[in-house]
Amino acid sequence: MPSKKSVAPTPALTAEQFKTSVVKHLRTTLGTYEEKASKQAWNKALAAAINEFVFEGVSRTRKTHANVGARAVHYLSLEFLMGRLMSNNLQNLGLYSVAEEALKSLGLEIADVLEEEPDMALGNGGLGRLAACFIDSMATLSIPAVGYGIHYEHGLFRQEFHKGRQVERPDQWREFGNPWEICRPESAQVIKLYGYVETVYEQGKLSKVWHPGRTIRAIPWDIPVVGYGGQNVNVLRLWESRADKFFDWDVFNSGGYVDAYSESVEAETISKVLYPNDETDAGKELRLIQQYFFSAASIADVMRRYKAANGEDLANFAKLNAMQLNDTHPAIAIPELMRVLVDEENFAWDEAWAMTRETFSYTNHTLLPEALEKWSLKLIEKVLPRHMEIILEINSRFLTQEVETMWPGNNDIKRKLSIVEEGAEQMIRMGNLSVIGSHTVNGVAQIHSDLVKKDLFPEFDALWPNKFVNVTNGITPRRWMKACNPRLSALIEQHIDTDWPRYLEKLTGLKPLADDQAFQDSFMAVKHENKVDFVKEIKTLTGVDVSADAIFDVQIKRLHEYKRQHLNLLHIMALYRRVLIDPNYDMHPRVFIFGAKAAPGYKIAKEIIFAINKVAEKINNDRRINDKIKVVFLPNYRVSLAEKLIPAADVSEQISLAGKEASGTGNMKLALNGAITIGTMDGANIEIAEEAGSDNVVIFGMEVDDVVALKNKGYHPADYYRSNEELKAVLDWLEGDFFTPGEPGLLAEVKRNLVESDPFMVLPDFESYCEAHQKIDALYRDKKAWAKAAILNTASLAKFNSDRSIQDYAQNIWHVKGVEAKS
Ligand code: Z57
Repeated sequence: MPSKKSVAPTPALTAEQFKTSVVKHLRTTLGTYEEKASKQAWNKALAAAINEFVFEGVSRTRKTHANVGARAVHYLSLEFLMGRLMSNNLQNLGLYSVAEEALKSLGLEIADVLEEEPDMALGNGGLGRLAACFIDSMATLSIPAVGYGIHYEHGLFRQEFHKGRQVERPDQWREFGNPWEICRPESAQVIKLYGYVETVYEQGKLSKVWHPGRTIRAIPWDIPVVGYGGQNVNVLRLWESRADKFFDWDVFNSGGYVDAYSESVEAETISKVLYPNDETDAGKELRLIQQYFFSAASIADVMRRYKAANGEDLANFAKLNAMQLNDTHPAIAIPELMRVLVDEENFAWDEAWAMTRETFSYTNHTLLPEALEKWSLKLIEKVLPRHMEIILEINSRFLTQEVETMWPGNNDIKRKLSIVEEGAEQMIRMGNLSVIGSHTVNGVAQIHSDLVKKDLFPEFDALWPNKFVNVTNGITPRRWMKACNPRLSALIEQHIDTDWPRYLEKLTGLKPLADDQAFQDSFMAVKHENKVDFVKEIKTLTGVDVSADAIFDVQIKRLHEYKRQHLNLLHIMALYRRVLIDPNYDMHPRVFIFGAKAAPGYKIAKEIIFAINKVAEKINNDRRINDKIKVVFLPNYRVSLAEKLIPAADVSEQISLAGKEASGTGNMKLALNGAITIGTMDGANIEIAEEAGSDNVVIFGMEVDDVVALKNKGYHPADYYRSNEELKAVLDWLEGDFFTPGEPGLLAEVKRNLVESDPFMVLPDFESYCEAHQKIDALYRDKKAWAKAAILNTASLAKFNSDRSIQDYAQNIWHVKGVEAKS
């Protein structure tokens, strides 16, 4: 037997003591008592009891980090998709079973109390969830780090289905307060906007003075981020916008109360709502202001902290501060730091520029042109007149010095690399600005990083051969295994050290058990129990009855054409048709499970949701197919629902068109929990196949080279439509009223889109995808082979621990080390 090492401390706290604390908080913090308290009150009392440890940790960590003067990381992101914090904090503090026992003695199930917490959905999808996993890992690795973002009043919309169509409802995560956050008014900042720039000559020196048209206050809310083991607790600092002066007293005194108030409404609009677009540039003025608002507040905050610790001399500023740009969304921070250094701190341009480049690094998350941010030059000039000047200065120095030296007289290259895109309207390319202003640029999986160099920024790569690197994404195994899959965690802990959530390589210790009949049985028994739990969830959410003996085939991610949920749909329709043609069609029963939100303005994405819902309704109510196929589209997919579904998944759908999914992270979560991937050679699927072994994933479809070749040859979807009988039949099926009785043509747009344009090449991959599903079916029926493959997935996924990603960033990009806080 190996030793059972554990990282999570055994707290010097009994369940009895913890119970006393919860009850004390119920009475004194919540103002109620045991006989009367609602579940919600218990939830808050529990949070307050936990916070006694959390906030101690915040202070302890802050003191430690202030004392050592190590380089610190500032992770700038417009999105942090945190989900719920209670179970995670309990797990990371090592208090989960103590809390469970304490609540039991009060007559409460911990699961019911945890359900009362709303998700903190301050993000759209992968990019936002990655930021959340990364701050968990930075805290766990004791890296001095702060996450900076926006304290949105409304996070991502709540999704409902009305007659199969998506309807968006406002998210109200803070309606009843948030026990995890602390307001820090003493660290508020004032942010300038609009106005004009004055050029001033003083003692022979030219300088610029920005006279803002208005100012906004930025108020920080701190959310503790508890590292695993509970020693180190970092913070996520989220900025809320407020009117600079709540009332204009003169207007107020002359009877204009409402006018005085209206200015504050406008200011507070900035942090009102998260933009719900994933991978599309909204291009709206308010969005630019959001980006600037939080970037400027964060830089001012970093400055203030630097000066408090080091005095007014900024010589070591860049040595002590790294800033990571999570996509180009905070790229305006680059000219903002230049403005602060040059205009406010009187640095010479070259020195300021060297410091800026030493500070920033940039993560690219996509190659999709529609996601690459561009702002109209006119708009930036209006909102941030001084920044527009600085951007143009950065650009002109870059083009006339660096580009001219490398490619003398080459105007084509200058046109390509310029921050300014010329055309009917001049546009500012935020990607170019980010590359030019950063010391390092990374992609998020190996293939994506290669394509960033080869296709997106080839000339920049030629100019700076060492600037572009890869850091493959990861997920935190604390939330995505230990907390969400307690049965599997308990099973593996019978065989490996209990510190696996910190040292995920220890999962390789399960490999020798992949062939062991007893372990296979236990592993699949865990999966089955998780499925039985989820069957109830499906019934509650959709009213559909499904069997836990069916294959649970899961596609959960934002709805986007490139992710090809409609490819999944076409295959489901083909299966359905086969069973209608041949009632004895041989297949293991399957439940197809979808979860996805569409951006509210993304028409075809919403049509695809509608089509899946209508096909689902028809199939689920068709007695002829004898329950062989069920289709459920779970409404309001979000982090807390993912935590319930992923442990119950058998099959993981990762079917993007090759070259389009930068990495994917759901693919990692599902494989870690023992689901078999059916996927294309795209993003991190490639690395998952490499780690798990190609026998233990099912790969299909065109690869990047095939996609390029087909595009060059000329892609005509109608050719594929005509030449595959089954494909033609299912596409035609969308046209009549079979799935929308009495209302023909409601799904026709989905067919038209595929046959007439098919921008993500669904049709050419259809046949190969169907064959891949036959392999899944055959493998599942070989119970031993399936169990072995599932176990090998779990045992092989250590690479995708976000701790490993963060170690890569720390070593290769930030040049920082962990600093352990001492109790
Ligand atoms: C987003 O969630 C991602 C990329 C974007 O450009 C935007 Br905007 C939002 C996703 C990628 O699509 C995923 O492939 C990737 O795993 C994730 O970012 C995290 O890197």
